[in-house]
Amino acid sequence: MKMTFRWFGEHDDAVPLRYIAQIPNISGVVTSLLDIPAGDVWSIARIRHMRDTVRSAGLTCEVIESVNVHESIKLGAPERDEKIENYIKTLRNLHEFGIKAVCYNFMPVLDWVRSHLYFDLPDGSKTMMFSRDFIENTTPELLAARYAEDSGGVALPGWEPERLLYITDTIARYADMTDAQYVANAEYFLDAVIPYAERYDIKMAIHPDDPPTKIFGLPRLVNDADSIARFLALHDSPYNGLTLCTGSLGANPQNDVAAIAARFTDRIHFAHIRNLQFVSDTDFYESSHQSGSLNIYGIVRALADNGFDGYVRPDHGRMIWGEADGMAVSPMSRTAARPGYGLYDRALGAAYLNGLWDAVTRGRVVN
Ligand code: CS2
Ligand code: MN
Repeated sequence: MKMTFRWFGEHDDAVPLRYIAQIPNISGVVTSLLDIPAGDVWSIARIRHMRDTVRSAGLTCEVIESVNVHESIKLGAPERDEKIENYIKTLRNLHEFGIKAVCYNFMPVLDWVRSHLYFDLPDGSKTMMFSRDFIENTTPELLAARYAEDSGGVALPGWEPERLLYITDTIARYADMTDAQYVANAEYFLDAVIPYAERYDIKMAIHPDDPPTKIFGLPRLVNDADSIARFLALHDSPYNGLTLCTGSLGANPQNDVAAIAARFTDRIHFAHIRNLQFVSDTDFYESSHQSGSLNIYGIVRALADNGFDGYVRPDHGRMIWGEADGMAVSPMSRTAARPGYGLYDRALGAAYLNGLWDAVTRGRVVN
C-alpha cells in the first residue's frame, strides 16, 4: 500500500506541499493539470514542471487524477478518434515522467454530485451532503450556480467552467442514449487506449459513478459489483483497472464495499477511502474516516488480505478546526479550500488508514 494525498497544483490548492510531506507515511501526491481542457494533449513541459514541483517537496508524482475523457468519446461522436489519439499522446508524455497510474471517470457531463457543499454538523464541522429529494427537485444548471456561489469562486474538479458552458446542450445529447450504447462507447475507448497503457506501463483506474445511482436521467456505467465485472471484462487486461472509491460505491446501501474490494483486488490500482453517514436509505453526509455507516476496517482488511499493493488516498474530509470559516478561505493561504479537500480531516483520515493497515498487516508471515 502506498499512501498518497490529493493536491490540486501550486496555484490551485490551499494546502502547501510541505505540509503534505509532514503527514506520517505519505509517499506522494496525486495531482493533475486542471486547466488543460479534456481532449487536449498534456505537453512535456507542463508535465515536467508538475513533476519537478512535487519532487522538490520530497514527494513522488506517480498518480494522475484525472486525465478527463472528452465528451465526444462518451457520446460516441465523430470527433472521438482525434480525442482518443490525444489521450494516448498524453499517456505517452506522462510515461516519460514516471507516471504509473491514471484515475479517470466515464460519467456523462457531470462528475460527482452533491446537494450541499458545506452542510453544518452539530459539532461545528462542515461537510458535503447528498439529498435525493433535493437533487430530484433541481436542475443541473441550478446546481452548478449553487456550487459556484458556495465554493467562493474556486473551480471544483468535475465542475470546471468550460464544462458548464455547454451543460444544457450536452445533457440533451444524451437523451436517446441507451445503456448498451454507453457501454459500447466505453469499450471503444478501452480497446483503443489500453494497449498503449500496457506499452507505457500506466495502470488505468476508472472511478465509479458518484453517486452510484441515476442522476438527471443520464446513463451510468460503473456502480456495483456486476457493472464493475462487466466493465473490467470489456477489455481484459490488468491495465484496465478500477479506482475503489468506497464513498461512491458505499452510497448505495446494497453495495458490500468490502466484498467488492476482495473480489477485484488484483484490478484495483488506486483506492479512495472515506466514510459516510446515512440519514435515510438515499441520503447521506460525508463523515470522518473512522465514524460512519461504512466498515472501513473491513474494507482495508479485505484489501490487505488479498495482497493489495496499489495507491491509497484518504478521500473527502470534513472542514474542521475553522478551515472553512468565513469565505471558505484556509488560514494557511489565500486560496480557498475546496469542499472535501481541506488539510486537517484528510490528514486524520490518512493517519487512521495507516493505523488500520499496520494493525492488519504487521506481524504477518509473508510466504
Ligand atoms: C473525486 C472525483 O473529488 C471527488 O469526488 O473522487 O471527482 C474524481 O476525482 C473523478 O471522478 C475521477 O475522474
Ligand atoms: Mn473518489
